[in-house]
Parts: sequence; structure tokens; C-alpha cells
Amino acid sequence: MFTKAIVRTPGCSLTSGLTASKLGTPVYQKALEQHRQYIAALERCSLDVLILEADEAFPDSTFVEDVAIVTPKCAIITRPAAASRRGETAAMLPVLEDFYSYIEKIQPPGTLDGGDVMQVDQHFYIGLSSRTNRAGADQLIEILQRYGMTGSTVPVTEGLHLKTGVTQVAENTLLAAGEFIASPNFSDFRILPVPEEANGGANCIRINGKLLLSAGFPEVSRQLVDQGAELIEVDISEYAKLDGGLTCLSLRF
Ligand code: CIR
Repeated sequence: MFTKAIVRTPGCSLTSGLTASKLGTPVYQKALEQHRQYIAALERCSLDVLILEADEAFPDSTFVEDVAIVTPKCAIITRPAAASRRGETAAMLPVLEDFYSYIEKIQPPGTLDGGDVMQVDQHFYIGLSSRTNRAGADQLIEILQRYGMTGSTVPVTEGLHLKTGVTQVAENTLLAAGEFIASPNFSDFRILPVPEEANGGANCIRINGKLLLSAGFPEVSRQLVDQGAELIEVDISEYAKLDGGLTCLSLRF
């Protein structure tokens, strides 16, 4: 059961955020409206949402998921690999201090983005990606173990982060795309495969019995409804232009 979420309003500088996609530049007013809808969706899941002010100095700072891992026992400030994002963590530390007594930090030479971390109960799957390196993952596993949790690594060769391609949608069930559909790392789970053309459709958020899904993936949506999911669809087209998914826009705890 989650009770809180943290989000950060996008600044106008969002239009110069990092991207590898060819979907064009985000339209700022539309991004702002979509952010409001996203917050409303979190509130429909009974979360109390803390909305941080836009930070123009960091174009990607609305993607708050990448700068911290929030667990029931402690929070961990990450160390984003992208140079333009490294400074985002400083502003998140005092915010988390209001909620957590124990805060750990990923240290150099480790790099780690929260988008690479998927929690399933007390276990955390950590993607080794272009953003998260072995040193960052090993540090996170050591921290988790100290607090009675566990972690393991998963190679990520397609997409930006682990959760770009795989997320939990129900007890023991993952929604998975591409390389994660048949991954031995997830062989103990029931896998709902996302079709190749539904790029972005594997990034869901499971909150308090409801599922948030990006709008525009009718096949994925039908599959999830057939499984009995209570779906809330949210249009985040302007964030997809910056390789952002649903999970990356909030921290939930
Ligand atoms: C970046 O490249 O860092 C941002 N434009 C997108 C981050 C997306 N984060 C996420 O999926 N957790």
C-alpha cells in the first residue's frame, strides 16, 4: 500500500531535455496539462501528492524517479549517469529528509538511475544499462541487504532503462517487451508480452489495486483489462518525446 507520491512540475527547459527518440520536441503547455492529469491519476489511486516546483536549471528534472529509490525502510539518493542530470539529486535530498530517517547515497564511480530499478516485494531488479553501471548496482545491492532486502542485476540492451521494457502489473505477473519477454531473469513470473510496435506500452504503474497505463496502447490495455485490472490511462505523449514513461514522473512510497 502506497500513501504518498512526489512529482516535480516540468520547467520550460523541458524542451531541451535528453532524448534518443525521433518524436519531436515536447510542447510545453501540453506537457504541463498532461502533468496535471498525471497527478490527478495518482490522486485517484489515493496518494497524497507532493508537487515540487519546476527547476529550470535541469531540463529533465521532472523525471524524479531517476534520482532516488524509495523503499519502506530507507531512501537511496542515486547518481545519474547523464552529466546534465547529476545535479538533480541535491534538491531531492532535503525533500526526502522530511519523510525518511535513513537516507543512503550511491557513490562514485557508481552510476544508477531509478528507472533501472524494479521492486517486486522485498526484491529489487537492477538494470545494467547505459545509465546504471556495475558499481552502482553493487552498491545498491549492498545497501538493500543492510536493510533486510535483496537485489540482483539484469542486462538492459534495448531501451533507456529496465522499466522502459518491464513492469509489474499483478502478483507474480510482469508486462514485458522485447528482450524481457523470454529473459531467464523473469522465468518465475507470468509474462504478458507487449507487441513490438507498442513502444512504451510496457511501462505501467501498479498502485493500491489500480494500474496506470500510457494512453495509446489499445492492445496492451485490452490484455490488462482481460486480466481483471482496474486501468487508468494517462496521455504522456510529450514525455515520451524525451524517452520518459509513466513511472519516471513520480516517486511512490
Ligand atoms: C533522460 O534521458 O534521462 C530523460 N530524458 C528521460 C528519463 C526517463 N526516466 C525514466 O524512465 N525513469
